[in-house]
Amino acid sequence: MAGVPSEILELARRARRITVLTGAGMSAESGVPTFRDAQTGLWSRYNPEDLATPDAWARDRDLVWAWYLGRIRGVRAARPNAGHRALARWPQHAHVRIVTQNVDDLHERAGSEVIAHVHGALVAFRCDTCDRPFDGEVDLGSDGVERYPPPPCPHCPPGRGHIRPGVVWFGEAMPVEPFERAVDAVRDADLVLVVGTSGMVYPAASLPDLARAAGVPVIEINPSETGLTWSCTHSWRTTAAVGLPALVDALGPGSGD
Ligand code: BV8
Repeated sequence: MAGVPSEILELARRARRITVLTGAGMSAESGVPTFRDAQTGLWSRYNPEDLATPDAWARDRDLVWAWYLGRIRGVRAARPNAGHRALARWPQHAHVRIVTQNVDDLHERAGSEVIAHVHGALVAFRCDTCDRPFDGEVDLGSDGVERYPPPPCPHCPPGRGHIRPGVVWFGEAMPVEPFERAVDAVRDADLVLVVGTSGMVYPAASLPDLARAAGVPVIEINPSETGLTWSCTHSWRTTAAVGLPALVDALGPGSGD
């Protein structure tokens, strides 16, 4: 198939247990900004230490909540791209497990099952005090408003608990079960694809190393070199929505629709 490096195609053809680790670049072609992309990256617009941390929430909850509402509106308006859809239609003879650092639901909306959201999920709302999940009504606000008060927790005394997004903030411990599932999925794979991550955030960025240590080939799909490139078996300078469909199409029949 045009464009798929032969050594990558060969590894994909032979693989039967594929674990795919995705990062913000996976959703870039859906129009969801990455953290580091100079044009659209959230980190170039917002300092993560000012927003995606417990301290920021304690310091200015309404600003952090407004930032997340904007991201939720953006994800709601986005659609899974051809890369998400390609992973969902990988040939049936291989078992594909997705581990994502992304907090959006685009893999699921493309029809994939995600075995681990290692950094949580935007809309897994919960109380910042009693930790109970919250499935009540959330006003998603509108663009251009810098501060919104988050809903109060219905279980906590008035003024105590506030609803927060179900993401893992910098400096917060990772949820144990999802990360354990991610480690198992990487160790048990016979091929690991790393798609759209700069490999800068730990401990998620250590997952490809676990694969290599277990002798599992790791293929990076990323238009740029990253901190992970040196440890990958192959690095393919392409994008998620171009490379993944080309690869799945090249795998031929049984690739689903
Ligand atoms: C932890 C949810 C310990 C939030 C995210 C001091 C104190 C504590 C911890 C630390 C510390 N110093 C360092 C650390 C560790 C810290 C960390 O790694 N910091 C970094 C900044 C150095 N990690 C943590 O804090 C973690 N917790 O260590 O806990 C602990 C233990 C016990 C008790 C208490 C504490 C928690 C980290 C989780 C942070 N939360 N997300 C939210 O979303 O708001 S991380 C967030 O950023 C994303 O989820 C994602 O994981 C990450 C961004 O990385 P990428 O996904 O790679 O995206 P990026 O923009 O960087 O790169 C995009 C890539 O895509 C690029 O390579 C680009 O080339 C490529 N690309 C672009 N377009 C495309 C493409 N690829 C393909 N196709 C395209 N079209």
